[in-house]
Parts: sequence; structure tokens; C-alpha cells
Amino acid sequence: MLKSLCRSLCAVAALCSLAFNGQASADEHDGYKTVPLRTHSLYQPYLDSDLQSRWFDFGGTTIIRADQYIRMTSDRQHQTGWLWSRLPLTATNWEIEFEFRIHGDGHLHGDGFAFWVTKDRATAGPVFGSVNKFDGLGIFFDTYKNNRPGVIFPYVMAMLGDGHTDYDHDTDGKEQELGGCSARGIRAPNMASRAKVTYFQEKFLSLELQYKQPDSWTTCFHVPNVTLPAVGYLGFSAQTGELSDNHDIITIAARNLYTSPTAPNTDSGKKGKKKASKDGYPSYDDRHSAEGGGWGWFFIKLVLWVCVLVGGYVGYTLYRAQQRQSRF
Ligand SMILES: [Ca+2]
Repeated sequence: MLKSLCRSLCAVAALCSLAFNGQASADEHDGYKTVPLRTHSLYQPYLDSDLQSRWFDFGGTTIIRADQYIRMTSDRQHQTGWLWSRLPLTATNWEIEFEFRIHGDGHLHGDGFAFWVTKDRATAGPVFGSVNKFDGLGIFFDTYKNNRPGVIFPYVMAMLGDGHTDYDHDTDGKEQELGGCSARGIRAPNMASRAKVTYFQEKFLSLELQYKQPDSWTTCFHVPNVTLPAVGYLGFSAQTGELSDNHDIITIAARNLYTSPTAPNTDSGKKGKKKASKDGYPSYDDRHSAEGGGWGWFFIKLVLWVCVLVGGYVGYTLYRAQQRQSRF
């Protein structure tokens, strides 16, 4: 009797500790609540003990150096490599931050790498190592200027593919561009760069880059009213042709984002200045002041309350049982 009660108490304690861990991982970040998405994150040593990754597939010329990087292409001609999540991203709103490094010898470099969230996955092709006429989002880190007069390279641009439209290499995707920026320092021989892609369904898609100095983010683009396919796989691919470079992915940190749907319009002044943009959503610059909350928090609080109640009950029963035992 006493043993089984002890076991119950341990189980409740474990459940509560899980809930607390969940609470700890629900981080406040840029005004949103964020929860890490393990299924779409990747860190050293990248592989499990059986030399597989539970959540990602690798292919083409990709090589993995467990303590350093995932190298999609080496600094050699005609290489094509990729990595893709095994599961689709099902989070409605998400943020994917990744660290990468583009480097190599020689004076001319190419062709660059791509970040993908698309309906299809894991097929090599001519657009920075993946298929053309894709359905979903591609963000291209283009290090070779084919033909785009007046634009400084490397150039980073996003394209929303509809499954039919071609990416045009000859004009570096000028006609297909959704948003983009020049990022001269992104190809750095001695330093890794970072990118952070943030997507709020039907609200916006943004890209921030970190390459000038550590902890300093530069907004590359912020495009309102973007809707991606509801289900898309996360991928990275890279390609070299006549020109070459090492294209390395170092870490991927994916996060689920959520915020209270009513927060933007309930300006109670509790947290100081908080204003909503025209669409009733906190403007990009005011994200720091957006109040969190939402169903995730509600759920965590609910679990904690249940833990307290059940813990109290089990503790009391245990106490009663001990009393009874000491009586006999
Ligand atoms: Ca190009």
C-alpha cells in the first residue's frame, strides 16, 4: 500500500517536473512566446549513436563532421548536397534560426545555398541544389552574380513558389523576388553568419541576418500578408558549378511561436507603450512589447494546478497511511 502510494507520488513529481521544464522552455523571445521544436532543430554532433539523425535526412555531396559542420558542398566544382527534415513543419507560426558558413579559396565563388519550406523534399535539382517549380518558400543565399545590374552580391532573396513558376538563374531570380537584400559580409572566410526566418501565418514573413558583428541583427526583408502551404518540409541545399565554395550549416534552432490573439488590441497600458499595426497585429518594431499568453500558457498553468492538487491529495493519503501503520 505504502509502496504504491510512494510510486504514485513519484509519478506526480515527475509529471510536475515535466510541466516545469515545459514552462522553462516556453521562452519569451522578441515579444512572442517560443517553444523549441526539437523535430526541426539540429546541433552537433548531428548524428545519433547509430550514425543516423532521428529528424533529418542528408543526401548528395553532403558530408558531416560531427564536431563542426554539415557541409552540403565542398569547395569543388559540380557538387550538389542537401539536408531535409523528415517531418513536415506543422506549427502555424514559427521561427528558424540557423548558423552557416560560406567560404573557399579562389577569387570567384558560387553558387550559394538555399533555405526551404516546401511541400516536397529531398530531391536534388538545379535551384541551389533543389528542384525548380517548387511549391512553398525558398530563400536563396546567392553568392554569384549571373546578371543583375546595380545589385551588390552576395544577394539574399525569398521566392514563393506556386509549383509552376521557374526560378530564373540567368537574372538571379529578379522577377520572382518576394523580398531580399544585399549582404556583402555574409560570405566570410573566418566567421560563421546567422539567419533568422520568422513566419506568422497570413501576417508576415521576415528575414534577419547577423554577419556584421555578433549579436547584431540586420533586417533583410519584412513582407506582410504572406501565406505558405499549411504543411511544408524544412530543408537546406547547396550547389556548385564552374565556381565553388564550401557551404556549411552549423546549427538549426527551430521554434514554435505563439502569442495571445487578443493581445494587440487590449492596450491597457500595463506594460507601457504597446501599439497595434493596421491589421491589429503588433507592428514589427513593437514585438518586444507584445504580451504573450495564449493557449500554450493556459495549458501549462492548468497542468501545474492539476499537479498541485494531485500532489496534495497523494501527500495527504500517504500521511494518513503512515499514521495508520504507526498505530499498528
Ligand atoms: Ca546567381
